Amino acid sequence: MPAAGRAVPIETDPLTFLAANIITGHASPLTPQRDYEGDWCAGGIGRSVRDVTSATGRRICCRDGGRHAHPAEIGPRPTEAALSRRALITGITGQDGSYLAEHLTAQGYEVWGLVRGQQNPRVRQLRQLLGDVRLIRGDLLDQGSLISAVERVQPDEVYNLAAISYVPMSWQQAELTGEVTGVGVLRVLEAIRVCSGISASRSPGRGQIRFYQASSSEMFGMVRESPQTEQTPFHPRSPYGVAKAYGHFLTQNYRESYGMFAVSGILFNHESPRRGPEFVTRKISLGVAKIKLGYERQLRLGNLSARRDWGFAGDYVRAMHLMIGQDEPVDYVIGTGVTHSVEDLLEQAFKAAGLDWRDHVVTDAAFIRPAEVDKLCADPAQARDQIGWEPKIGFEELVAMMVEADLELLSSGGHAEDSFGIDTW
Ligand code: NDP
Ligand code: GDR
Repeated sequence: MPAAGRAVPIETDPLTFLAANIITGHASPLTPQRDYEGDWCAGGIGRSVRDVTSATGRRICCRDGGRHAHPAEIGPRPTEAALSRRALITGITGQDGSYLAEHLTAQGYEVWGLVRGQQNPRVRQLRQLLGDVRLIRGDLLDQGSLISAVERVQPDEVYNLAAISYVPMSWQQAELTGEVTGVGVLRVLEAIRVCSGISASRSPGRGQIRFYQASSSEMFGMVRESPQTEQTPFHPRSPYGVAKAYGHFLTQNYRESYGMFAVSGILFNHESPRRGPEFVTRKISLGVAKIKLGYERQLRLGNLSARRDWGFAGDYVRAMHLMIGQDEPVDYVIGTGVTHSVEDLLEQAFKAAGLDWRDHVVTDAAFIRPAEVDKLCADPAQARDQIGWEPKIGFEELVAMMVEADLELLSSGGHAEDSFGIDTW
C-alpha cells in the first residue's frame, strides 16, 4: 500500500484503483510512486484541506489547483524534486504525443498518457520508446473516463493531442470525427473544470490546471490571406477542419467564461519518422524506401500541386510547452513560414535516395479529396517574438531524415507497422 504516494485518488481505495486503471508503467500497487517529503499538502476535490486522509490514516497529497490550500498554509515546503510538474497527454500514442512526452520528461516532468482501448497495439511501441511514461485508460468519447483520469493524475498541465487527425477519414466518418476531434475537446475541458471545482461563479485560483489544445492550420482551409496569422479568419474545408474550429473556439470560450488557463496552438503540418504512414510525407518516404530496395516500383498519390508549410514534429512540441508556460494564455500560429508543393516533396525525397520521382509516381483519383486546401503558409512572427520559438530543422533536412529512417527500417527487415506510427487506411 503506498503510504504517502503521490496522486492517490482521494475517494477510492488505492489498491483497487491502481489495479483497475493503471495498465502499464511504474505505478504498481506494491511500489509507492515518488513521494513528497513529509506531509506538506493535503486536500481533495470538494473537501477541505485538513480533513482528507488516506486509508492508512496519513494525509494524502493532492493537487487541488490551489483552490483549497496553498502550501504555505499547511506546513513545510516540498523539496525541489517534489515540485516537479505533472503533465497528462491525450493522444500519447500518436506522433506528437511521443515527442512531447520525451520533451517534458527531459524537462523533469512526470508524464502521464491517456490510452484508449482494451489492447491498444501502440502501447507496446510506446513502452519501447518511452519507458518512463505512466499510462491511464480513457477515451475522448467517454466523459466519465476523462474525469477519472484528471482526478487520478492531478495534473498541472493537460495537453489535448488526441483526435481523428487524418483529413480524408473525416469525410468517411464525419460524425465520429465531430465527436472525437470536436466534442472531445469539450469533454477534456469539462473534466478539468469539474475536477477543479470551477463554475461561472467560481474562478480557478493560482496553481490551476493548464490546458493546451492542438488546433490546426486546416481551420484556415480556403485561406483569406497568405501567410496566415493569429488574426486570419477560418474557412475550414473538411469535417476535420470544422471539428478543429469548434475545439479552438471552445478553448477560447472556457478561457473567457471561466478564467481557465487554456491555450490553442494553431500548428501547421509537422512530420517525422514517427509520422503515420497515411500522411503524405511518410507515404512518400516509405514509398521511396520500398522502391529503392526493390520491393515496389510505383507510388500512387493524389493532388501533387497542394502546398503545405512542413516542419519537424520535435520542434513543434517545444512550442506547445512554451505556450502552456506563458504568464498569460495566448494562442499562436506555429509553422516555418516556408511552403512547398507535394511535387517539391517528391523531388527532394526521391533525390535523397538517388532516384527520379517521375519514373515512379502515378496520380490516382482515389486520393483526391472532395474539397482541397490548396496552399498553407504560416506567419510565425508572434511566436518568435513573444515566446521565443523558432524551428531548428528545415524542409530538406526533414525529408532526408525521413527517407533515411525508412531505408534503415525496411532494410533491417522492419515494416511501417514496426515504427511508431501504424495503421494504414
Ligand atoms: P496522430 O494521428 O499521430 O495521433 C492521434 C492520437 O489520438 C493517437 O494517440 C490516438 O490514439 C488518439 N485518439 C484517437 N481517437 C481517440 C479517442 N477517441 N480517445 C482517445 N484518444 C484518441 O496525430 P498527431 O500526433 O500527428 O497530432 C496530434 C494532434 O495535433 C491531433 O489532434 C492533430 O489533429 C493535431 N495536429 C497535428 C498536426 C500535424 O501536422 N501532425 C498539425 C496540426 C494539428 P490511438 O493510438 O488509440 O489511435
Ligand atoms: P493534411 O496532411 O491533410 O495537410 O493534414 P496530409 O499529409 O494527409 O496531406 C497533405 C497534402 O498532400 C496531398 N496528397 C496526399 N495526401 C495523402 N495523405 N495521401 C496521398 O496519397 C496524397 N497525395 C496528395 C493532400 O491532398 C494534401 O493536400 C495534416 C494532418 O496531420 C492534420 O491532422 C493536421 O491538422 C494538418 O496536417 C495540419
